[in-house]
Amino acid sequence: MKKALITGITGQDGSYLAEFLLQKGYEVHGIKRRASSFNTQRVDHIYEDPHVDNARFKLHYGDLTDTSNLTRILQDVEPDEVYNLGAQSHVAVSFEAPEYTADVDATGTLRLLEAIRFLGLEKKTRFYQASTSELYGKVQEIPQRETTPFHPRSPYAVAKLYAYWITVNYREAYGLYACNGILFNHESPRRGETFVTRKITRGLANIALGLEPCLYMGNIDSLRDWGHAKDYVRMQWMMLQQDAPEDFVIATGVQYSVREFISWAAADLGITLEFKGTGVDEIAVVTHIQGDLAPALKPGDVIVRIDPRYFRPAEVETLLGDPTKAKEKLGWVPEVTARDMCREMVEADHKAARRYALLKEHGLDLPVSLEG
Ligand code: NDP
Ligand code: GDR
Repeated sequence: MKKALITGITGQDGSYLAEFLLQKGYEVHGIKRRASSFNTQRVDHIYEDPHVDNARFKLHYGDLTDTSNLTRILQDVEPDEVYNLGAQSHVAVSFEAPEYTADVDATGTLRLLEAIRFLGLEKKTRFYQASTSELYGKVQEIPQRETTPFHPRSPYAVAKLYAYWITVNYREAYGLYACNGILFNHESPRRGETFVTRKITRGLANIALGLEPCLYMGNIDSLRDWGHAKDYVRMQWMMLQQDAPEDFVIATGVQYSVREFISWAAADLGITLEFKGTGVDEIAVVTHIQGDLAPALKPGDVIVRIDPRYFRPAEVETLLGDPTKAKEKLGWVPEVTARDMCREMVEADHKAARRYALLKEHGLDLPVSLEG
């Protein structure tokens, strides 16, 4: 039985990858951080009681900032594959916490690679690094492919640039099977609530049911190449099954604006929106409502406004990936379009909002998560 170790197992990708690897028959080990409240919601459904025989899903306390902890876990598990998905992954937050972001995202990657080498596992253990389209930043070529030069635009992207190159370096210097997946934005109903797609689907679902008054957004002109996380974790595994390690761009090859994503999510709730004004004065007004998913709204309601607080000190305006290499060499094609993914996310968030609304109607305390 193959063994995998996933850092960031409690995150969006980690949870889908763990499901995927369990289905493939792997023993899956994950590193979770100690937190003052539960942080394993995304993997609770695959948790196995460690007291039963043959449990194939195991969690270890750890942190990418802790060298001895990472070394000990690697020594205990001796994994065939390591997926380094753990990161301070929010671009805007990285401007607030640049040093911590560098420690986790850059040095954390080095710590793992060095632990593999120190333990003499470099011939056994294959290594996947969660690299990012944010490396392209101020884009030098459209669309972006494996050979496009990098120009990172945030402390997050700069930290990930170090992680990218140290992964290449350990491959070249020590013969480690190590690869970078340069993944463009990918989303799902499990996406963190403060990333733009989930903020929109969750926010509009809450507004439709009267749980929130308005959605405050940053730069809605921004263009992204959005795929579905389930498609992208499949590719992470495929990259570690080749004869030789290589880096791949993973993207859909289609881009949309944040404004378009807002219109889609509204449409999935039966709401037609009109955008009026420009810059920080831009608003989105409800012009028409169809169906019964948005009982709290009426035509004329303003449900989206711009708040400059969400602008970034340096923005990545446009990203569009070219996944030709992944298609030709690995036969990978994304199965879910951004439009269908938006529908799936709206459905999940509307369902959750209906539950909250029902609780509220009956005078029950709202779950803390709605306050976020
Ligand atoms: P999430 O933010 O959903 O998950 C991040 C994971 O990292 C969580 O499990 C988090 O733990 C963990 N983590 C954070 N800090 C530490 C730390 N100090 N030590 C150990 N673990 C830590 O990210 P995604 O699942 O969306 O992304 C996975 C990876 O892929 C990340 O590295 C991200 O930067 C990268 N990436 C993501 C893309 C995307 O569009 N989703 C695109 C390209 C790259 P906790 O749950 O406790 O917070
Ligand atoms: P990104 O994702 O920065 O691309 O990083 P995010 O969803 O945060 O932003 C995408 C674009 O939307 C604009 N935007 C807003 N973003 C947020 N979060 N909140 C807002 O209110 C808002 N309004 C407009 C942003 O300015 C940006 O242009 C994600 C993360 O998953 C990274 O870890 C990963 O590496 C990259 O995708 C690829």
